[in-house]
Amino acid sequence: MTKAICVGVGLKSEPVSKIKENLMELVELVVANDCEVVGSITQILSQYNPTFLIGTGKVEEIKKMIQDLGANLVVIDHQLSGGQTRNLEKELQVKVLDRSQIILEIFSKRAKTFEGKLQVELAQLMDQLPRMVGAWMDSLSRQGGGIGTRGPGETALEQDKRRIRERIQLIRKKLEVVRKNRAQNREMRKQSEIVSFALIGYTNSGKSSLLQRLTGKTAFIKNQPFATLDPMTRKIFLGPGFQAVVTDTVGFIRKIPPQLIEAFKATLEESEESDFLIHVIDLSHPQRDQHIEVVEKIMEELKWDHKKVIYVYNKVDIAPIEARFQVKGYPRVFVSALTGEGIDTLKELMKEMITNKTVEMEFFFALHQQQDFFNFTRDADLISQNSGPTGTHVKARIKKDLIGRWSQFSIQK
Ligand SMILES: Nc1nc2c(ncn2[C@@H]2O[C@H](COP(=O)(O)OP(=O)(O)OP(=O)(O)O)[C@@H](O)[C@H]2O)c(=O)[nH]1
Ligand SMILES: [Mg+2]
Repeated sequence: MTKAICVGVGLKSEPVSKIKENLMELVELVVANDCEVVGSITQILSQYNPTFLIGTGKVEEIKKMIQDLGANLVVIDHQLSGGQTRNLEKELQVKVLDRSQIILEIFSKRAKTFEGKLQVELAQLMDQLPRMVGAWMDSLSRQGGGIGTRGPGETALEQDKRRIRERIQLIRKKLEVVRKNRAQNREMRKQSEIVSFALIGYTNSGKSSLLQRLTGKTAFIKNQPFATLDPMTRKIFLGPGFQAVVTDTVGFIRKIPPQLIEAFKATLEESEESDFLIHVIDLSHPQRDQHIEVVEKIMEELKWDHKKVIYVYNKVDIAPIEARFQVKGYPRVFVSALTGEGIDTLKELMKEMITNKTVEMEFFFALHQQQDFFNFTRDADLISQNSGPTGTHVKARIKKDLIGRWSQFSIQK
């Protein structure tokens, strides 16, 4: 079995507690990647060392740990450049990986479907490309050349890089087909007025467990990061007249490799295109606030922050009672996907969201219909309004059950 040493790294400007929490999480990730963690060490620097990322003194310390503990892998909790990885490997004489590479390895072990495998491969290739630049610079400097010199290594490297780029192109093309299929399915759901909810949240918060509890369909549940990679959409029964589906998808984590986000575009679009988000939070986790922060930051980056969210605090069965009074976000509900507690309340909330769902539409009120327009403003949220010589043209959000009342004024697009 691989025996790993985990190295926490951070700058003096960062809170020490954060560096430690990140390191604890890295240990979990390394264990999830089927390695044994035999030791860990932290370094706090005033600035990163371009050669090794960490200081030379720390490199010596790690070297000693490797010998004492019989380790054969070192994992650094920070992005390494290709050059830094090679310098560290040369110095330490064992394999060196960074946090992104560990996450990508877990993903590649978990990927089961054709789409999942392609997405992981794409992320890995995109991660590899910039690291290769360093290798080339290195090989040049070893040959005594410099930047801009054409060394014999250059052509081989350029060839490798081209091959990778071609493979990336090919995978993108294949994934485009997957994306189109997904988009078509969503369009069909939209036309049949099926409302969609997407479960999102930190990895291991209980999204798949909640899908299973809500829909009664078996999901893959495991106490490990990134058990779920591929999205799964299931029908949920909320009562007569409520047609809805719930999608479970890949979870998020601190310092998620940006290549993964990009490669998982087709998967993430399922959440992006859903009507509502259900943000699942592990209430029992001591770092739940940081988890929420990480998820919300990714939501912002993905431009999901305008979407309506239900905050679902899960695992109430094992969370300390006082945790319930230290939460944020609204509307919120406390549940246990394991025992079923609070699930009815969540379902009621989902029904309420469906009932109150608004659609964006355009309307026109002629000059003689200004009284109607006045009444309309009480039923709808105006987005924009343009008055002209013949009347008023408005764009507004209106509840679905009120569309009938105003349909004579609506403009079909
Ligand atoms: N005690 C308790 N455990 C729960 C609850 N919900 C989920 N779990 C456990 O939490 C672990 C993770 O659950 P999953 O449903 O796989 O979590 P996930 O969010 O889908 O995780 P990933 O797919 O890996 O991102 C499993 O061991 C579950 O049994 C709950 O309400 N209470
Ligand atoms: Mg899951």
